[in-house]
Amino acid sequence: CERLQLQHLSELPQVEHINVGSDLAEGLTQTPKTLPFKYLYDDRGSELFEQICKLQEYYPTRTETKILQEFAGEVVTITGASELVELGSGSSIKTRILLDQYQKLGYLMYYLPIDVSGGILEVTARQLLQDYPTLEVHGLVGTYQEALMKLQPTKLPTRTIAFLGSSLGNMTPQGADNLFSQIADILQVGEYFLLGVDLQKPREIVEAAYNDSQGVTAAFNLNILEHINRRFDGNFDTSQFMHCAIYNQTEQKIEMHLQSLTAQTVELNNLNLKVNFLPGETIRTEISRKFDLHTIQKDLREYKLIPQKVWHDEHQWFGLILCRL
Ligand code: AVJ
Repeated sequence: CERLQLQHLSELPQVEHINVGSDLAEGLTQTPKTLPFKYLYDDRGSELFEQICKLQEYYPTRTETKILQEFAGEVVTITGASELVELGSGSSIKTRILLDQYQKLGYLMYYLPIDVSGGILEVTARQLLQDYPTLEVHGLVGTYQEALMKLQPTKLPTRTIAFLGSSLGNMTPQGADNLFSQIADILQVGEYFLLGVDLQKPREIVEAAYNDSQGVTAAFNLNILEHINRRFDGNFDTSQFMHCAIYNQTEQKIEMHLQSLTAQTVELNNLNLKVNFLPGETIRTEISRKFDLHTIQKDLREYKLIPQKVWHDEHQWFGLILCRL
C-alpha cells in the first residue's frame, strides 16, 4: 500500500550498531543500578502500557485525553495544514483526536509516528489507513534521537512535532534539554512543538498511579527483564525481583525500581556481563518527573520553543503546551 511506509531505523546500515547494549552494561555496573527506560517497550511492554492507560488509578491518559477532546480544534486551527510527527506514538489513540480535527478542516495530512516498538507501530499504522482514507503514514521504528535525525524535509506547509503522554518525564533534565535542542534544530521558524506534561500533585495520587491494585504496572516493570533476557541472552529470574515505585518529593519524580529479593548473580551472555545483587538491592528502571507549568515553559523558551498557548484540566493535573519556533 502506497500510503504506508515503515522504516526500521535499527536495520539501516547507516545507523551504528557497535554500541548496542553498552548503555545497558553501563547502567548495570554502576551504583545504584539503572536500566535505560526504552527497554520497557518491547511489543509486550507496549501492550502492558496500553492496559495501564485504562486503569482507574492511572490518571494521566484520561486527563490528557479530556484536554485534547476539548482543545484539539484550537491546536489544529493554530498549526494549520500540518505534517504531524509524533515521538513515542504507541497505539496513537490520543493522536486520533488531533487527526479527526485536521480531517474536519479538510487538511491534507501526513503522519509520521515514531516508536521503538515496531509491532505496535505496524498494527496501528494499518488501522489508521483504514480509518483515515486521505492520510499518509510514514512510521519510523527507532529511538527519538535516531528518528529525528532521519526526518526528511517537510512536504506540507508546516510541521508539528508532538510529544504527548508526559514521556518527557522519563528523561533527566539534561536529556530533556538535549531533546529540545534537537527539536529546535529540526523545526523551521514558524513550525510547532506540542508537548504534554504531567503536573505536580499530592504524592498519594502519583504513587497510586504507579502501584495499581491489579498489578499491571508491576508486570510492565518486570517485563523489562524478560525483554533484556531475550535481546542479550540473559537469565534474569523475574520471580526473584519485586516492583516498587516511590515518589521522590524533593525532585518531584516517581521512581520505578525492581528490588532483588535475594543475593543473586545474573548473566547477560551477549554482553559478557555478570551482575551481582545484594538482597534488597534495586535497579531503577524509570523516572517519571512531574512538572511545574511555569518552569517547563521557561525551559522551552531557552531553546526558542515559544509557548503560544497552554491548556490544562480543571485540577491542573496535566498540561498541554503548544510552542512555535
Ligand atoms: C509513558 C512515560 C508517560 O511515566 O507515566 C506508566 C510510563 N510507567 N506507568 C509514565 C509508565 C509506569 C509513562 N509514560
